[in-house]
This record gives sequence, structure tokens and C-alpha cells, in this order.
Amino acid sequence: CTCPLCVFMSRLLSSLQDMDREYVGFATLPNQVHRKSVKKGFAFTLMVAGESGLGKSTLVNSLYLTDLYNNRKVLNAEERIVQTVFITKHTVGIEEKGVRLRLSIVDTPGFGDAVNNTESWKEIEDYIDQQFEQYFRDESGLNRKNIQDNRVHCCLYFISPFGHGLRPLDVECMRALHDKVNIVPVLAKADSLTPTEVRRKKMKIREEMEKFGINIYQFPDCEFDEDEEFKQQEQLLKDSIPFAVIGSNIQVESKGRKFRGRLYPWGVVEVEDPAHSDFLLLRNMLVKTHMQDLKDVTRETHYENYRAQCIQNMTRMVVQERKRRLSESSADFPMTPLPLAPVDRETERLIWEKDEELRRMQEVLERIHEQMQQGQKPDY
Ligand SMILES: Nc1nc2c(ncn2[C@@H]2O[C@H](COP(=O)(O)OP(=O)(O)OP(=O)(O)O)[C@@H](O)[C@H]2O)c(=O)[nH]1
Ligand SMILES: [Mg+2]
Repeated sequence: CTCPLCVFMSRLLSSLQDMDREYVGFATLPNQVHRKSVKKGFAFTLMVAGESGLGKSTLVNSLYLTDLYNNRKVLNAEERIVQTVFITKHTVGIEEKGVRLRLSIVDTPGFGDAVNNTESWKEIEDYIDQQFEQYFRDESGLNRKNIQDNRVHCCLYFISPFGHGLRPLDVECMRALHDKVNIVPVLAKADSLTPTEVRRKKMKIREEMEKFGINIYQFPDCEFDEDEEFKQQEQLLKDSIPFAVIGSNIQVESKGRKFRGRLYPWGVVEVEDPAHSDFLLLRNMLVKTHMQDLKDVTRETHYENYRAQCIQNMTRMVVQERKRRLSESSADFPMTPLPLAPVDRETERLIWEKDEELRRMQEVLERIHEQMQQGQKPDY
């Protein structure tokens, strides 16, 4: 029909169809990614390190475990944490609004007690490397589908509130670890300092970290279109480094309220009170706002460094082996007694050498694989 109404309707219909064709549907990608990640679940590993007796075990218990272990009772004074003597890992699976998180806490023995503290952090360094190595092995293996990520995503480094800033041991330890893990420094036992002392110590520690070239975890810069509240929160986090923390595993009661805190003859400190410590700020940063970024930096920077180094070492090892065998075998290369033309002899020699090289590379790779299977470090 050519009446004006029908012409109008048919044009409208065709333009709607055009619009539909333009919308291909990739706008749903974020939802698809979200659904997939939720289904897969998340894994996060937090480590604590630093001098002995600074409250590492107490803090991780306050941070997560007492809250996260279902039915886990809050420790009473008699069941207080004892000195950590070897690296221990606690893993807990938690679910919140359908999102599954496998949270692991790696508690390490404090150092500084021994007469000679040289390389007392070696065990921690090795632990981080072992997790990278395991991941690298899994990634290069046949079944890459269900790789468990045990890499350490964050290390809370405890700094003593009693010294004048960083100790030489802190500097050495953080420098040994900063290329392997995201270091988040914390000022331990902040209840032993006045607010002015906390401010001064934080500033001094920040200056010293810069002076000694310690690369701690850097909070990502805000996008220009981020809302003001978010920007302020990010600035507050940056200015709070090192986070002044207080740990406690006991519940105290004051003014009719029960909370996790520390009871002193002169009053109580509440772990989660922002006026008393940065505990809440730290916990929010770890759980709510920066968990994914800590994981991204681990994967994109620290693990990538490890992986590149590993591949470089393996290549160097293969080349060395090849050179050694070549010099050994050139002496006993079986010269054929047949009267071959010089060009044929040369070709034959090259083919033989290539075959030998391939065989040797195969052997070396098999050896590396064997050593990895046995959990040893490859001897390159
Ligand atoms: N004043 C104060 N004491 C704390 C705090 N956190 C822990 N403590 C106490 O400090 C002592 C040592 O605490 P731990 O948690 O065992 O210390 P650690 O760093 O794990 O020690 P190692 O296992 O030896 O490395 C305990 O008596 C705790 O009750 C805190 O924030 N303030
Ligand atoms: Mg401990």
C-alpha cells in the first residue's frame, strides 16, 4: 500500500531493524566475564613477615581468622598465640553473596632473635619462589585447566614501633623481597605510640623507604572520572602508609559494648576504632578495594619476572650443555671410511650434529622435568 501511513510505518520498521543490526551485543561482555569469574571463584594469599614478637600472628587472627572460620571461637587469654617457629599456612573457603573466595594466610616465624640474622628472611624468599615455581610447572604441564593459584599476593611487613624508623634488617629484608611480592608495610603495636609519634614515625619510615630504594606496593592512580569520595579514600590510603595497626584476639567489654580490643589499667583500645588504629583501613584495602589489583600486580609484574628469569636460565643451560657436548663429541665424531665427496661429508656432519643437538636438548628438558617432579630446584 502506498498510503502515507503505511509508508511511514514501513520506514519506521526498517530504521528499527537497522538499529537492531547495529547493536551486536558485546555490551554484555562485562556480565559474561563477571559470571565466569564468579563461577570459577577467587583465591588470595596473604603473608605476614617481620621481626619476632611484633604481633604478626595476632594481627592475622584479628584480620581474618576469627571472623572467617565458621564456629571458630574467639581465643581467650589462656589460649594466646605462641611464637611461630615455622611457616604455616591456613586456608579457608568463604562465600559471600554467591562469590567464593579461597583465602590463605601464610604466617612466618619472626626474625631478629638470633645472634646472626644474616639472611634470616631466606626461608620466606624461598617460600615465595616455590609458589612461583609450582605455578610455572603447572602452567607448563599438560593439565592447565584447574591450576591452583598459591602465589603470595601480598606481604604485610611489620615494622617495630620501638625503633627510630627502619632497622638495617628491615631494609635488607624488604629489598630482598620487593621484586617478588607486593609489600605493604605496617607499623606494629600502634597502641604503644601517641598520635603524634605515629605521624612522625610514619613520615620517617616513608622517607627511609624512599632513601633505601624499597619498592613497596603502589596504589594505582585514580582515573580522572572517578568520583570524589573514591579519590579521597585512595589518598587517605596513600597517606596512611605504613598502616598503624593494633592486634588482639580477645573480646573486651566497656560501656556495655563488647569488642575486640586491648585492656589496660588506664583504659581500652579498640582494634577497629579508626581513632585508635588503621586496622579497618587495612582490612578494607585488602578485602574490599585492592584485592584484585594486588593479584594483577603479582601476575603481571612479580610472576612475569620470575617466569622470564626461569626461561632465560633454562635457555642458558641448554646452550651451555650443547657447547660442552659439542666440544666433547667433535673429537670422537665417527669419520666414515667411505671415499665421499667433500660436500657430502660436510652435509653428513651437519646432519649428525643437528641430531645430536636435538637429542641433548631432549635429555636436558627431561632432566629439568624430573627435578621439578621431585620438587628440587633445577641445577642451573
Ligand atoms: N601492645 C600490643 N601487643 C600486641 C599487639 N599484637 C600482639 N601483641 C602481643 O605481642 C606478643 C607477640 O605477639 P605474636 O602475635 O605472637 O607476635 P609474632 O610477630 O607472631 O611473633 P613471632 O611468631 O615470634 O614472629 C603477644 O603477647 C601479643 O599479645 C598489639 O597490637 N599491641
Ligand atoms: Mg607469630
